[in-house]
Amino acid sequence: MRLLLVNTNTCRDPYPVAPLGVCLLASALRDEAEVQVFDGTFRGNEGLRETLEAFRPDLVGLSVRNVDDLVPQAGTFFLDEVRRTFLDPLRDARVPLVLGGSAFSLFPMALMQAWQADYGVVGEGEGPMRDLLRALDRGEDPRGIPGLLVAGDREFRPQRSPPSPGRLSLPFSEVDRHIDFTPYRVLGAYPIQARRGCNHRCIYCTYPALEGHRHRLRDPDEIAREIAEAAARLPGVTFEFVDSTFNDPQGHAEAICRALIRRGPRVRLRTMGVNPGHVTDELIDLMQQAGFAQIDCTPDSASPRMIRAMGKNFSWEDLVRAARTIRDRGMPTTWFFLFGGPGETAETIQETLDFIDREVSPEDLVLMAIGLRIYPGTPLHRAAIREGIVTPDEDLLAPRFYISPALGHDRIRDMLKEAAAVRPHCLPPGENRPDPAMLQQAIAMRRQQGLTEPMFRTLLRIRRSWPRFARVPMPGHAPVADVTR
Ligand code: B12
Ligand code: SF4
Repeated sequence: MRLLLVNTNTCRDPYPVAPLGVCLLASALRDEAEVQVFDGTFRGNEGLRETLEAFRPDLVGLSVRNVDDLVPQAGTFFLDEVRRTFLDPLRDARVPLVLGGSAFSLFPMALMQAWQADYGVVGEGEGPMRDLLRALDRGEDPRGIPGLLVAGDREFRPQRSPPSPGRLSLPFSEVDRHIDFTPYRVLGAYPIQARRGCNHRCIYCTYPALEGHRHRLRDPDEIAREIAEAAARLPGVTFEFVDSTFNDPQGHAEAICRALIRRGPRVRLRTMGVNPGHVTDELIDLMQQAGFAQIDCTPDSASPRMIRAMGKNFSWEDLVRAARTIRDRGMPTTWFFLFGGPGETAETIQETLDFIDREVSPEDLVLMAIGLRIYPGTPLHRAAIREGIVTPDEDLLAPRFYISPALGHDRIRDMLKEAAAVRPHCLPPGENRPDPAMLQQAIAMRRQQGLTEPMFRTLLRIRRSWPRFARVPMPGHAPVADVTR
């Protein structure tokens, strides 16, 4: 069998992301089929027809990552472009098609029908794709393979839930061997997955549905070996962990850092998904020793009420402790706050702003967003139906957002704009991307001064020098006793 995997994600905001899922599949299916990857990130469908003619695949897998950019009002919807650019030409070429990826997995029934695909895989692709290829090779009916949808199916058998605490065994993605990694090297990072699944229950979140409700962890030594091998092929590259909760369950992130330190050589690392629940001095120290140059921390809110309302797994006290640890240890951090969840009021927004002023270093970046994207089957979805924000029959593929009816979008936007106007390190919704002139200035400044700090710190340095921020005082830092409030 010959399998062509097509990455349809052309989004470059906040930066282009290498197609990790596609490359993992290509590595995992190596023994089942001859596999080739077509990466559309930088070229759209240019060369797709020639690839089809030369490779003559028996099956084409279309990886669909993003539905939309999670921005209410004037947001971007990606699927029409995916359809035009990739699906239509492939349909014209009359090759059997299998759909997969996070966007497809969130809306499988709607997309199977709308896009008239032959097959679809809901959730991770390794197992179902292996079984599908084997069935097709033997001429067997693939119906009933867990996680697989076949054209005309009205339901499917979900993939089995792994045992807890599960182990996750993955091949090395070898991203740079499947695609041309050069442009990602300049703009992005080399992606690494260290675990799958999340056992928390944040009300809006899709990750447990995409990856499972239980943690499955990769062997830390394997991760360190994968990074060392890739670093030897790509000297100087930055590695980025893509786990939704990097430091959860407690102990795994620490073990990864120790494995990286033991193995060496030191590489540059960053991660999203630092959960305020398990941030300790030991964790941050180990991360710094291992080479983490920056992290993303995603509490969503710093209002005690909203932390509970969003179903977070940590308390306000945990969050304050985490912030102090991060700040005291000088770990460059981007903070993410999401405003407008159920029960958000002017007072709860103020509580989050107070936290930012007291606990977040003015050298760190704070990104503010409005509205929670409503996904099918989540507790937020049920709340939105109860409150009449959506009706039960909406498929939610066209983005719908929960925004606290007590305030509404525009009021929250105005409050956040006002807040950001006197806090140079806070970017209000809609300003989460540096303008090109500022980026050029930052690149020049880094070159001239030999700066190795995270790019966001250089950008903030420039932003802080803007005349409108000239007289803004640096916020203070509250005494530790406050944590017991
Ligand atoms: C890490 C991450 C990021 C990082 C990426 C860092 C990096 N270097 O890669 C950052 C923070 C930059 C980011 C940004 C964005 N992200 Co993001 N991100 C994720 C996250 C947590 C993990 C993605 C990942 O790499 N997973 C690991 C790989 C191995 O999994 P995978 O790609 O899904 O592939 C598996 C399966 O899907 C399947 N599969 C994949 N392709 C195919 C193809 C076939 C044929 C088959 C059969 C199977 C298959 O098999 C693979 C292996 O098992 C997901 C949530 C999640 N848990 O999935 C959100 C997620 C993908 N992101 C999302 C979004 C929206 C965005 C942004 C648009 C947000 C924004 N406004 O900026 C941007 C877009 C960036 C871009 N250029 O595309 C959404 C997409 C859904 C939606 N609503 O559109 C998700 C699902 C989160 C959510 N809200 O639910 N993201
Ligand atoms: S901890 Fe993170 S990944 Fe887990 S449910 Fe909450 S938001 Fe989702």
